[in-house]
Amino acid sequence: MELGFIGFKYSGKSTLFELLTQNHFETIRSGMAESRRGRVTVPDNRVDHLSEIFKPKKTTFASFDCIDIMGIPTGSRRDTSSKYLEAVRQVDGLVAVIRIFEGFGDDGKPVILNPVADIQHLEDEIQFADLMVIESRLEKVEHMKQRGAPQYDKAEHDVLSLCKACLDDGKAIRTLELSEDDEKRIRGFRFLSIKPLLAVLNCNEENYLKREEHIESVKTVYPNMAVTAVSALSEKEIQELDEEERAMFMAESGIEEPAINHVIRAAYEGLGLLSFFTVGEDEVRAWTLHAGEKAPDAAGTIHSDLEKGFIRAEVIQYEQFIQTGSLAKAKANGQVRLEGKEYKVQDGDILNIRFNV
Ligand SMILES: Nc1nc2c(ncn2[C@@H]2O[C@H](COP(=O)(O)OP(=O)(O)OP(=O)(O)O)[C@@H](O)[C@H]2O)c(=O)[nH]1
Ligand SMILES: [Mg+2]
Repeated sequence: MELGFIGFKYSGKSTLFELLTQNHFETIRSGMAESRRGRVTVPDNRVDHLSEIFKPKKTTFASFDCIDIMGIPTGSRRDTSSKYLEAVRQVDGLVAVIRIFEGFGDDGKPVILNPVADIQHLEDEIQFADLMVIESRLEKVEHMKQRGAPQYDKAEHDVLSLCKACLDDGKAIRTLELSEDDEKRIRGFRFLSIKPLLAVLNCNEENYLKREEHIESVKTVYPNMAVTAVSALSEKEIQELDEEERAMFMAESGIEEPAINHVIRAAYEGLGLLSFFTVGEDEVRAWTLHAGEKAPDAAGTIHSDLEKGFIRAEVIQYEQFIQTGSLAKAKANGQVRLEGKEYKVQDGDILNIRFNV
């Protein structure tokens, strides 16, 4: 799972990237281009809590990778390089960093703050790229249909037409509710606008206090978009303070918890990810799945042998486990369920896989 930071130049992508990865990253060079890849740990107080209960030798949090992608020049209007689009094509999800702090752009001109227009621009770029791909494919498909070619696939024709209508309407393909089969049909095209996207409004302190208003203004235009706000520069300064100074600064700036935790969780959920847990004396661990994945997928995430030899999963929800306080008691109460191959794993499930190799 890899997430890419996109946005205009000087929107604060690198600041946010360094904050999220806590400066743990590597620089990747390919030709002249340079990008940075780092790992983000997902804060989860359920893991802390389970760890207090089981006192394991090791505690492991969920994590995901992210990439700091080059910015779009502030003056540009749809002339994004293919290098940029190729970088976007490589990642599984997008974090769009949107600037809500005054100052200058890379062209030396004062930046006009307009979050909705900025999001629109980023969306237009990727939607336009998808449209090019679809139009060229549709041309071939329609030609096949006319010729009565045996490779002609009506289902593909239909889903591509649906995607095209969506893009013509100015909407991202991700806003369509496609069936699993249709999703598979178009997977090979590696569309950009089907990737989940989280908009992060990067505010100065003043605008951060008005973040609800800013989020609302985006939601009015994009009702289904995942949106959150952060003040990346303030958060970075906070990360560098000692504890007492930190408490004071946060109170003054109206920041209740490190907003960065919130951004990480929003990214995780926005990407359609969930955590399940395994517990024991050796390790308490959070694992990552895509929403909708089933018990054997969970088993496979832990180890391929567990998926191959999967028999059943013993399942209890985190909340229920905490109320009961012990696995033995939960089992005696009949609270630990036995689930089969079709079970869709839920966020917060504590799993024990029964398997046979
Ligand atoms: N006032 C203010 N300045 C910020 C904030 N976040 C970043 N900056 C400043 O904006 C400038 C650009 O930040 P970067 O994080 O390098 O921006 P970027 O999006 O990575 O830029 P490119 O890599 O050139 O695309 C730096 O001088 C930052 O200190 C913020 O929240 N508030
Ligand atoms: Mg940068």
